[in-house]
Amino acid sequence: MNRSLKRGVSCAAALFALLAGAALAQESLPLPEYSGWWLPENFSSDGVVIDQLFNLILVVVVVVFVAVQITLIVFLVKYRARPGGKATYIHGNNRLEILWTAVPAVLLAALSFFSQQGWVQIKPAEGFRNGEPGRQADHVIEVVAEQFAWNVRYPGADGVFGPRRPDLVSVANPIGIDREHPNGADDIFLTGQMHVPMGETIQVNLTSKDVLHSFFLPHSRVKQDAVPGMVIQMYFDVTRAGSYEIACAELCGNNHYNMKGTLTAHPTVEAYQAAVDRFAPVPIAEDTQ
Ligand SMILES: [Cu+2]
Repeated sequence: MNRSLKRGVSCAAALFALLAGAALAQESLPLPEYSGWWLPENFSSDGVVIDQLFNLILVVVVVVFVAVQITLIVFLVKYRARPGGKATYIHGNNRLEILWTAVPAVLLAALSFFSQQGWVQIKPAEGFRNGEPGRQADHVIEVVAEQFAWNVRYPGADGVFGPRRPDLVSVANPIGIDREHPNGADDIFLTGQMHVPMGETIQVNLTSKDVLHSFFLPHSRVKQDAVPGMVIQMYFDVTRAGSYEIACAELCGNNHYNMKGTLTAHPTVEAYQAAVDRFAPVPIAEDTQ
């Protein structure tokens, strides 16, 4: 191994150790509270690892940015044009080439190593964690994005979603629930609001009716694209009862700014169930009486 390569490798190893130290030190740091200019306060169990990663990446980026800017300014001053100065032709510098290839490569590899832990925790994981069971959802909710609203569906008393059909879509039935189908008759439909019980794992089956949207729960550190024609599963929980914002985080048309919803986390499963049941469809038999 030549000298420049050795230096590159040892420099990369030192950076890796620094990153590992920073990641361990983060374990004991308190979470940032919402102060109006920083991240909103986190109210989810997954948010802890996401915030740690965010802070770690921020530290790395700030250190690199400051170092690059200082170098730039020093070089501008030190090597400025002077009377009588001669330009020199240089062919390149292998040592530098190796260094600035190895350092970012090691940084990226280290960051992906640390983010793997969060990924395993957050993402559904059938077969992902070698033999360990994947993440189990306590409640499954369907979210269908459209310009410019969040349509939310609960499976109702039978616990099974009925089919949706495009030909049934109307103003009264925006996502085309088949009410004739035995599984669809009791499905509960809401728009612009979502209810969950505190502390339970929620699975969202996310899709879109028209264009790309992004389902964003800032206080749960969850952001997922909604793609027409695809159903994407995402998981989250809310660790404190209260009301939170649902936002669309992807420019989806001229009313994108208005595509908001409210997520209410109820303190008990009973309170959550009662809140959702208020929207239960009136059975047809009662309706006709
Ligand atoms: Cu949108």
